[in-house]
Amino acid sequence: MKKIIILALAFITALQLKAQEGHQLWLRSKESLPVTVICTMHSPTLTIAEQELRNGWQGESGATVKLTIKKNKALKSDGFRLDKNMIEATTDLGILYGVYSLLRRQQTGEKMIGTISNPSYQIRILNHWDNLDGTIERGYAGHSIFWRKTNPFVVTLKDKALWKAYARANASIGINGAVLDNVNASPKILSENYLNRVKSIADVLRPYGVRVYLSVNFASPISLGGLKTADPLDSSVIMWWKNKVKEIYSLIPDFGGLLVKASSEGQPGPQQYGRTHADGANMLADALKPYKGVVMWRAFVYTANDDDRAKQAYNEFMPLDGKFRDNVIIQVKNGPIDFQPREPFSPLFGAMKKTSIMPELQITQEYLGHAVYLVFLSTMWEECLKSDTYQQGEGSTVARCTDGSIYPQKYTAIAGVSNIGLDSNWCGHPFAQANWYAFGRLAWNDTLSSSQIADEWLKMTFYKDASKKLRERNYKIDWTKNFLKPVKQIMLESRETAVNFMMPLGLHHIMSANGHYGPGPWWAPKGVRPDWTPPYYHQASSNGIGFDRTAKGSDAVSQYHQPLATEFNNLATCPEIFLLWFHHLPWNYKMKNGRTLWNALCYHYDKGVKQVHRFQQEWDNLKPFVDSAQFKLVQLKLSQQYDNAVLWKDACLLYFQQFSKMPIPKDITPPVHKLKDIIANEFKHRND
Ligand code: BDP
Repeated sequence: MKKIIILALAFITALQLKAQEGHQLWLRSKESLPVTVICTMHSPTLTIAEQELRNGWQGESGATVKLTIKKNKALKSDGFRLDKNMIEATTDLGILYGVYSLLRRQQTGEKMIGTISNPSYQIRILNHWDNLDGTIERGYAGHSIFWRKTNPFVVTLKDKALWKAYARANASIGINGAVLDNVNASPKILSENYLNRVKSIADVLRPYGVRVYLSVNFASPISLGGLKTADPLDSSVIMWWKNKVKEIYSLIPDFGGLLVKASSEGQPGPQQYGRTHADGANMLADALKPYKGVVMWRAFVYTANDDDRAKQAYNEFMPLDGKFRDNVIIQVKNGPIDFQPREPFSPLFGAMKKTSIMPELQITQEYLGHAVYLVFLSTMWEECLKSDTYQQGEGSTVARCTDGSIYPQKYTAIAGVSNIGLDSNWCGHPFAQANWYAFGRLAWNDTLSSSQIADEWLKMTFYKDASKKLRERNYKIDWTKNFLKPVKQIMLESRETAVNFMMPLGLHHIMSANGHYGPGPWWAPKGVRPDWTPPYYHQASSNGIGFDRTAKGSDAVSQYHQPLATEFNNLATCPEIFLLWFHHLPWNYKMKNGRTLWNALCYHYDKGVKQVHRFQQEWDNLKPFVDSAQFKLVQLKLSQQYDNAVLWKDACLLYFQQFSKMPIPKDITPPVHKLKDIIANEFKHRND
């Protein structure tokens, strides 16, 4: 078995090396046509804009395009206006964004003339969970592009070229910030050597408008500064951070700010000193204020107490509403638990009315099949951003509560936990690149549909492959009908498919161990915190399954604004997608379509497996349209996904059947594994 895995891995690596095409992401080089670019101003950013336009122009041959920077009330900062052969913006970066948008439109056929485009969020930022030794927490695409173990402080030309390609990709989709190190931060990041490397990175990223930020360890004044305390109200601690921030800005004048995971999962924080999150965040905010820097303070906090984990962030942060400085932004994960395949939105969105709040999304597929599954996350994020919180009446969506449309936040921001590594295709899975792309596009425009994003990405990424091949082989095939349509459909269905075969009907956190890949509803070793084990979340017994968060249970429902609190609380109105998130129900509970809950679970798991099987068949037909190495890589990954989907289905149905004692319906494929074998071999399918 081990041998097979090693061979399979070697095979994948070989394929990935061959798939050089993937390195160009959605920016594959184009056969450009001649164009004259007129721009009377000069800056490194404008030089890039001019070059990009010349290298990628696919409009009228010999056209003259004018780039104009001038005041325009309709444009927010870095927004732009496109007109016939004209790009107008109020900043250099706005011009660069306008150029990328124009080139994209030339490729996708989207409307151009008279377009005004403004960003939804001011700060559109990637959070890299990169450790200073080069490993990446929850990274599935190789080591860090920023840090490495050997010769950590030497900056090579290769490093710079890679950082430049990274910055360009980000700028092309409007991403303007990057946190370079893990939220579980090492104090060493603030030492002189590392700060010098951060400066080198910032210098490369700057012309593309990508500002750097750092995650910091709250106890740095002790471990790095030699102080006796990290108490945020202690004057020596305050002075230490002031000096440190001054040092950072002397190296990087446009440094963006700090990201902090404090008093969470063992990380140090202000509570150790009897202080609040506001005390901690404000102390750092004061140090950053003179330089216009921000603090992004994470709300991902929970302790091993008796209270429902889903309620804890809300309980801890709501009393602090209005107590934060205006350059503090509270960073809130999309759901109340932890990036699960499906969660309702976090009740903190819209509820904190006097505090800037930013959504944190996870681009890396920690809980969604790592770099193995094809899962287009855009639909999941769209679901969250478009969820109505009702906090200020109907239409108070998560997007509108965080992008400044409803609350006058001084700063608006959105973060995505990056899926980028040293793999030649950056993200491990060719389709994982679409998630990086989708994050940038949604951060720029939080009203975009996933269908449009998938459409754009496919046209940008695959069209050249196909058209060349089709020309060579003289195929009379319609690319849109035979490639774009079916692949887009796969992408749009892919997240629901994963939910079906992993955690349908509101189930959550039932994966195995710490690798967060395969199934593990039974996983609860002695000594592990209950809220880190699946039985805490599914609560399966002979009485039924699901976490009771109704008024009779943990009452998490009451953290939602009406009418949601009532809607989630009542079985008749609770959406079935969240059924077992909010309710504990007997196995024979009758679903809306008349099926028992047990049968409904069985059909969901079976449906998920069948969907993956269909994806495989459809992909097999697409060979003529895709670069051969990419084609094979996706094919291989889909087959691994299929095997894992079967495992999920068998594991969950056989495990839960011990409690339901009900038969698996005859018209679904019976399990091919035995539960005891799956449990005994659990370590093999963890992928960690
Ligand atoms: C969890 C991850 C863990 C992160 C944590 C966080 O398993 O690796 O450190 O989130 O967001 O999902 O801080």
